[in-house]
Amino acid sequence: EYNIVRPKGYTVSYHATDEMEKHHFGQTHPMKPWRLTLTKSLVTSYGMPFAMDNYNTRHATYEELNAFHSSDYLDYLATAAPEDQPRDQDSEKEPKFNLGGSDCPLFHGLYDYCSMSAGTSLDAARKICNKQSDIAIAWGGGLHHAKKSEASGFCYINDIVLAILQLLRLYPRVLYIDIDVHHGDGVEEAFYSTDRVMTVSFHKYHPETFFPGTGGLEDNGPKSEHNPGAHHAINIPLNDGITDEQYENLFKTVIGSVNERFRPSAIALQCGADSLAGDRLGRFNLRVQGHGACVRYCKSLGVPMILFGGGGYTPRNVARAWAYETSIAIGAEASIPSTIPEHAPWRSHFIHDTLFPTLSQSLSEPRNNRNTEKRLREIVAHVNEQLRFVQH
Ligand code: ZLM
Ligand code: CA
Ligand code: ZN
Repeated sequence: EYNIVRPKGYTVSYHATDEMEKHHFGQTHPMKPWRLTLTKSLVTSYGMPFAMDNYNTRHATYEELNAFHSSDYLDYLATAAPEDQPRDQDSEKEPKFNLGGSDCPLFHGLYDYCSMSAGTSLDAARKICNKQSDIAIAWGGGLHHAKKSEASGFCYINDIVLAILQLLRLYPRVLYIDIDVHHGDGVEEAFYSTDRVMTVSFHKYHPETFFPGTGGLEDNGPKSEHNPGAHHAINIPLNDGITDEQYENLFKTVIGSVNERFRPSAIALQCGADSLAGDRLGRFNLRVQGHGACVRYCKSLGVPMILFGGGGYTPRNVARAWAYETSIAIGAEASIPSTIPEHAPWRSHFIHDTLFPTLSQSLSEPRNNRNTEKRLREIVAHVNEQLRFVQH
């Protein structure tokens, strides 16, 4: 009814499973897997599934997870029960592998949840490698903080690293871009010593007060010139309150230069929605349009791409952004009305009936913009300086 048609000449695949969304981190934990249900319901009520290949994903196998994660860690993850959670009084129980604290709780069905998230991203990567898909969407993935043998920041399994490892079997160079408000430290670390992956993260940076505290402007990979990974980690540290206009300009400038020098053969884009205005944990002033403009720009580069989810702690805005970005992937942005369809489930949950809330609809109090034009110019100059060392 909204005139959503299949894009001509290219294929978009959508990878999801209802099973993942039933898991709970705990009553007041900010990560709500239910946001995936809300996203899917918006995508469906706009009729977007007609324009995509839709796949119900499977669990990743132990062997697949083992391509990045250590056996020690996976064995514990597979067997640890909520009862193993260390309590304050219970001092003999030290958290193992950073599992069981308040950020990364042990909850019922944890291993299933993790293997589904990874399954979603691995399926997306395989569709790209088989050339059965030009853009593959995995909103259930994007868990960029997980390390080889450690959970971190709500992330247990690094599905992005697993997906990029698949892409590297076929594609010579993969560009990883991360627009989550947090630094993509786990992905950066995993590919720190290779020149086949360039990582670029945009994030709020304030080492003392904002998680994870890494990702300064000068952190660009191994310092040794003999290490191929030198200059292949790009970090864009930002302050509170950045606007659509500043972010979009910065994004296009940085990614434009990176694309010219690095010439990626595939792109992995983490679309964490906690960079939106009004996010429970985020600090930026981005609107759905500004967030989506990054996806549109990456699509315009014309190489195969995976879109991952990630953070996003105000579920109604997460659903808005990821539904809008799905419409960008299929080229239907102009065909979908900005008013949320009458028949959309949980329509009243969105409070405002538009896909594009204004800043004052998103924020009770306006957030001061602490990003000066001068600082943003310094960031661009530094990135260009680093890129002079990169030539493919
Ligand atoms: N405390 N409950 C982003 C990951 C951000 C580390 C400070 C925990 C929270 C947060 C957990 C219910 C991604 C830190 C925070 C309080 C040590 C973080 C449980 C509220 C709650 O109410 C909460 C009891 C919890 C956690 C807030 N944690 C806010 N920020 C960060 C991790 C993940 O978006 O990038 C990708 C998915 N952790 O700041 C502390 C240092 C734990
Ligand atoms: Ca980021
Ligand atoms: Zn985040």
